[in-house]
Amino acid sequence: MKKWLRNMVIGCTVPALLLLAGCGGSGGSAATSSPQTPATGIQERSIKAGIGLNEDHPEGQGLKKFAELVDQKSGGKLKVQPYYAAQLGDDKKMTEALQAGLQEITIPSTSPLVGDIKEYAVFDFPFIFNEEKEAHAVLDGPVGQKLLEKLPAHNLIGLGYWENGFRNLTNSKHPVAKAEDFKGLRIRTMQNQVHLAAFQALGANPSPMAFSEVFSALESRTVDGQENPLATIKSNKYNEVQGYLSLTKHVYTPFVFLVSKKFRDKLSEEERQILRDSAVEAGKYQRELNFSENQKALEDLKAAGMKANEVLAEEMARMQEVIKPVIDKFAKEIGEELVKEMYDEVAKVRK
Ligand code: TK8
Repeated sequence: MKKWLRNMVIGCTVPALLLLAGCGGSGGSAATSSPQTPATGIQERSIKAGIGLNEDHPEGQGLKKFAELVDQKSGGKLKVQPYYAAQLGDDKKMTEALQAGLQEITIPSTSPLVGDIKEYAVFDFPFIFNEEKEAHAVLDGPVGQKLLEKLPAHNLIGLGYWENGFRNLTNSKHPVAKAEDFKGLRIRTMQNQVHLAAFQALGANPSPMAFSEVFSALESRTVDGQENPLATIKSNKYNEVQGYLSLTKHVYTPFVFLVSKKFRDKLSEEERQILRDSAVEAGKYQRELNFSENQKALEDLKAAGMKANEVLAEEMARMQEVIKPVIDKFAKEIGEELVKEMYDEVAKVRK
């Protein structure tokens, strides 16, 4: 017997017939009544769901809501165990754990996924969205869907997009109000090529780093600054180690709701439906909460002593000008058709 086949038999310990359906039946589009799909109904299952942000952050509250919904819809049989604040690791590590079947759910920023799926970089282009609703239209429309369909080839299943949001710069040196102010600033970026190149183009000195290391890097002054939505700056208490908050709103980051494909393949259609519905419902709640929390966080951060400054529209336009070659370069790498589709969707919302 070939080694891989023997491993499969030992690994699956299922009757030979079922092997035809691939290790316990991957289900897929097979009818629920098919004997090749062993899982039916709802079974008792424990589901580990980890995120990088804190429980008090809108993403944490969204995850909590998701766990409640799954509990209700499954009559208490599917038990989601939430882990906050990168307890299970950072976005990249948790995504890998999903791929290996060691963790069931995570909801990372799309940006660190770009190493595996380059097309996700369309969401890293600075200054493409002006408002949340423009981003939502793209994410919930055909472009977002196309990108979700790239996930299964990487052993991941995507159940839609939640919201991280518009990012703003904080630093310990000075207010940033124009392109020149970025010069020489050591800025932590996400592990993402577009972000890296964009900050380099602005003359900053970016260093990509996992989110879980950011606070101590700021505290020890290994870097001067970082950029994240206001709700995160507040929840992670960056105000304690950063004096300046500049409302650059330079890029919008989505969260993508990921399920381990290895885990999903074991589920019955009924169980899959519960996860899908709960992810969408909790996602709506999360986006609303995120919006109001981002509004409120600005006042709280100012009250906590941060010096906040606006960036004039004309200065934003100058920054955009500096970054344009970066966008053009990545648009070619990603595929100009997809990029055009995204811009067309945004234009539709603006009309
Ligand atoms: C949390 C991250 C975070 C992101 C970052 O896991 O890394 O700066 O904005 O929200 O996904």
